[in-house]
Amino acid sequence: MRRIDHIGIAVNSLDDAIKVYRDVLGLELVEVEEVPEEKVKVAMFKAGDSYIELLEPLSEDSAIAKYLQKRGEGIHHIAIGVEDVEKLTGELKERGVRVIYDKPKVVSGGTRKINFIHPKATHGVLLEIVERLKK
Ligand code: CMX
Repeated sequence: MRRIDHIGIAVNSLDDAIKVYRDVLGLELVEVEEVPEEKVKVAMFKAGDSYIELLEPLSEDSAIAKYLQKRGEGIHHIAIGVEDVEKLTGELKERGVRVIYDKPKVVSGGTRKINFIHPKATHGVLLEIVERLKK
């Protein structure tokens, strides 16, 4: 695990939240995209060497919709940048750590490979592990 890649924040309205993070706080908006594999629409802001990711649910059965219903807006996950998410997934499983996907998912047009570690395994924080892939 190399660095904090991003912090994911669940929001009700991406448009409203972008106005705050970009226009009021002055963060640089890098991209807005839909990630259908995860049923979310996200906005990525640069924050030094890391990013802040705002997440809006694309449907009622999205993990973000469930989180918003249960807990309201706020920090949803912390993403750690890793070299090889497939290898790490295997190692974590061997150590008995509860990972969410048996095999990592490739998302964002083939630019990222991700998995998650269940918050019950990490003292209450949903951890994403993310490998940035070259296009
Ligand atoms: N952070 C911390 N704790 C969380 C949590 C979160 N984001 N989401 C759920 N929990 C807690 C719940 O509060 C609950 O705790 P208690 O039992 O003490 O009440 C426990 O985890 C289980 O919650 P649950 O409601 O039964 O489980 P869910 O069906 O909500 O699933 C999770 C939770 C993490 C397994 C599910 O959200 C998941 O698979 N997440 C991975 C995928 C994902 O989050 N995708 C969206 C982001 C995509 C992206 O970044 O691109």
